[in-house]
Formats: sequence, C-alpha cells, structure tokens
Amino acid sequence: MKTILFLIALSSHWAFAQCPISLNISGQSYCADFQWVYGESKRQGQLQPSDQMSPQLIRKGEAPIKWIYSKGQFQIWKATDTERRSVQIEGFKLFPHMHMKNGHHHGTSYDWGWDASLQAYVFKAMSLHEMPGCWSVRWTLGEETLEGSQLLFSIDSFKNLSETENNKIKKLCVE
Ligand SMILES: [Cu+2]
Repeated sequence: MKTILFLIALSSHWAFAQCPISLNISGQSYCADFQWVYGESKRQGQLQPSDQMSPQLIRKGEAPIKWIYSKGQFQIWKATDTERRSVQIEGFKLFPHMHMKNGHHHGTSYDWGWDASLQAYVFKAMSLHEMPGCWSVRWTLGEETLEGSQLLFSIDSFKNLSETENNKIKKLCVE
C-alpha cells in the first residue's frame, strides 16, 4: 500500500514537473513555464541589468532612478511533446494587469518579445507600482482587456518586501 501511495505521489509530482502550467489555446493543449529572472534598472533611458531578483514592487514615491523593472521568461510547448520543444503562437502575449480594491483595473508599461537564443519569450520592463490592489500576469491572443484575456497567475509575493508586507499583498489578491 505504501509503495502504491509513493508511486502515485511520485507520478503526480512528475506530471507537475512536466507541465508546470496547463493552457488551452484555441482548442490545443499546451504546457508552459514561467520563471522570474533578475530585474533591470534604467540609466539614461536604457534598461541595465540589476542584482535584484524579480518581481520587485516599486515603492510609493520612489525616485525613478531606483525603480527595478521586473523581468521573466516564458516557455510554451505542446502538451504532447515530452521533449518540451518551445513553440511560438501567433498573437500570443502576456501582459501585466492591476486589479484595484476600488474596482478600477489598469495595466502598466512592459515589453514582450521572443528571444531566439533562449528559445523563450521574454517578458520585461514591467513597472509594478505599489498601490491598493493586486498585480497579475494575464495572457491573450488579442486585446489587453479583462474580457479578452485569461489569468496566468497573481503576483502575490515580491522579492523586495518583508513577509508581513507580502501577506498584506496576498490578502489583496484573494479579495
Ligand atoms: Cu492601480
């Protein structure tokens, strides 16, 4: 019995590792993986690498010179492909979205593109500002609207916040 339970646990873990995020896009099943990487800062209008891991919340009133723009990599492959060969999907993109407590929703600046050397999409230059609401990452094949997109995940834990501060954010994300 123990062995069987162990095998079940192992296989579900394996399945998760094989398909960290499941997506159905235009009737096709895909697996995807999103990974945060080091953020960037701006020097004379140019993005430069920083030593701060994403995601980073930009504090209220913080001078733009100190802002850390969050960055991540996104890979997507056909669910049936055990070799996880990256594919590009026509019109597919991720975008940052803010759901505010007062019912207001809005986006922010970002950059989305394909990196041929990484064989992955790069999602960067995201300025995630501190405000009473929940930041999330959504995906779409077209418009960056709530109706025209789907939730990929909520950003409910920032690398530059304390545990107490992150717990406040988590509450904003479940409300
Ligand atoms: Cu807002």
